[in-house]
Amino acid sequence: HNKTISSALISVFSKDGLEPIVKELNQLGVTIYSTGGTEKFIKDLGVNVIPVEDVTSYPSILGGRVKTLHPKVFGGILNRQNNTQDVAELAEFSIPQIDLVIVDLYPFEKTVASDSSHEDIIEKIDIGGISLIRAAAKNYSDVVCVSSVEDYSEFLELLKSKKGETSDDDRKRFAAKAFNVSSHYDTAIFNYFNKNQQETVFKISETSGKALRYGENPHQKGFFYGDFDAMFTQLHGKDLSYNNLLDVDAAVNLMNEFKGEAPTFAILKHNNACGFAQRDTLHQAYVDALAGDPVSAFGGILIANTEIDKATAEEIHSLFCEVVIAPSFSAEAKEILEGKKNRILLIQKEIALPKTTVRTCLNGVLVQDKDNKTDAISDLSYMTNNKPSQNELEDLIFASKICKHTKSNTIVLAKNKQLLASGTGQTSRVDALNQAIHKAKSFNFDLKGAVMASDAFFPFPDCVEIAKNAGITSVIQPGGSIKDELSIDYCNQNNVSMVFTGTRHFKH
Ligand code: 93A
Repeated sequence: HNKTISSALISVFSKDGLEPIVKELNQLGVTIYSTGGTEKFIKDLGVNVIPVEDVTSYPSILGGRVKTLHPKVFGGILNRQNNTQDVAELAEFSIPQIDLVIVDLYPFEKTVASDSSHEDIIEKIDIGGISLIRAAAKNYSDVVCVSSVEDYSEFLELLKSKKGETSDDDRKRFAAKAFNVSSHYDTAIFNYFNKNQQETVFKISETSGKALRYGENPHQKGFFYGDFDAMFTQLHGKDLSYNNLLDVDAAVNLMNEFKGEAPTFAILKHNNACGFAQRDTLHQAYVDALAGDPVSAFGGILIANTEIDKATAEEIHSLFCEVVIAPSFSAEAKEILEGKKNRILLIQKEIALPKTTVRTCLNGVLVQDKDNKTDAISDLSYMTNNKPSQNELEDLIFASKICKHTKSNTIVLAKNKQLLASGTGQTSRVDALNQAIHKAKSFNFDLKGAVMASDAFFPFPDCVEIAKNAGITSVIQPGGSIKDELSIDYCNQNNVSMVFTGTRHFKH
């Protein structure tokens, strides 16, 4: 059935395009109620308008957060004109009938897109307007709902062509538009809140972290959240990149295992040691570390457990490397190493490393105690009839400490306190061992008398068999497999010694 509009509530954010509608309504003799800014706009057009406060006998409060949210307003919209009880209640509570609602909501999406503050965005969540829209659309049998500035022209046409009359179909069509507006609006709010949730970690970094050139790759943003200067003094070179920082972290954690020991030098690539040696002089330690894998050392991260002297610096200088870390640099060493503009030189301060690790996982973070167990000869259980020699014992511990800091699955081969090769980040321990053997041979190392370290137990005797055939004479591993006996038996039958540490060192 057709209805004629005789009263309207207008509350719009954008006043654009409202003027012809107001003038048409005025000509049709429609009573207009309105909120603050809209009311002023209508009054300025010279059209009579009743402030909504006059209807509610209540001022707009909380800075405009509550202006139309009132029973007199919603009663006027939601009453059923064919329901005698509703009609009686309108009269009883002096509620004016409202048969047209025009709303243009606070521009939530635009505000999000404009990079406004969180507070400004929240303030743009329209409550009263969306309620007016939902109420008018629900009661479309009696009420016309114009829910967006985009529908003004269609509505104006209707007003003009039908002189304020609307059919059921007209009102239902506008109601459908209204629920489209309200669902879209709430979805935008949901998306904003959900996005915020997902990006919490990132947001923390962005506001308080140090912006890096980029993340792991150039198309990724990156931030460091920590106090780098508390741990290092940077003597020279460019700003550290995301990957540099990860390598520095790997390097200092690895070298931490060799604190206070004889001069030790490590070369890392992609967080794993590719060169490592302990010698009477740092110079020799560097030379023998480099010999472990001179190919991978290119572009590597270097770390020493003692002051870098002139002889060592001269040797390092011919290598292209990203970062050199040491507890100190002699004046001559510093001068030599500063000869390459971008080379980063870091003095590592005497600061204890954190005792906890954190990494993102799914939609949260994983936190754990750091693997702070350093393997020592005193921890070992001797599993075979054949016992390792003192030399082998020292190599076993040396290899096991490197193994702990190499990505799992990993096998480390060492001899005379030199890393011969490792298999890193493999999906099986056999692959890791084969990789290590292949690599050691490719750099002409003789594996006879070398030792093998594994980050975790051997579930089968295949690894010890491959190792023995390559010339390895002693093995260190945590133990703990139900099939430990198979590996031990093989060693006993083949003159290989094996020790257990009792501590697994996975590094995933
Ligand atoms: O803050 S609100 O959610 N509280 C209300 O009660 C309310 N009533 C209408 N925002 C409210 N509105 C919105 O105010 C409308 O959706 C419109 O966007 C705007 C119009 O305000 P003014 O007429 O003062 O410019």
